[in-house]
Amino acid sequence: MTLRPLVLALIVAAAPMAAFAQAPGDAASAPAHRSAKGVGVVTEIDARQQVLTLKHEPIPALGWPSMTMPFHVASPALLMGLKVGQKIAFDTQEAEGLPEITAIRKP
Ligand SMILES: [Cu+2]
Repeated sequence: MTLRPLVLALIVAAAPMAAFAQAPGDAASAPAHRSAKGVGVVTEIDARQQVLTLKHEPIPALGWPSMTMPFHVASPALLMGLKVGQKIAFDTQEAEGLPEITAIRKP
């Protein structure tokens, strides 16, 4: 019996794990999180989770068509005074999980 097939199998099995382990810590080559301005209508407010669901208009800067989707809000204070059905303008930034809303304006 030769060890070569076993060694090759281990290398193949380990390669994806190594790639995964390196990716998150490789800040130098990680793309910057893009930010953009958007306009949308509030469809759901979850103050406890700091999640705001919006039916937003297209956001060309991010390549997004119009859609209804949840955003994380950077601060609970951003949700104060908001109501379902209200139209808002917002600043958003890509994040690891949900995109984050960093500012809200009420036109
Ligand atoms: Cu969207």
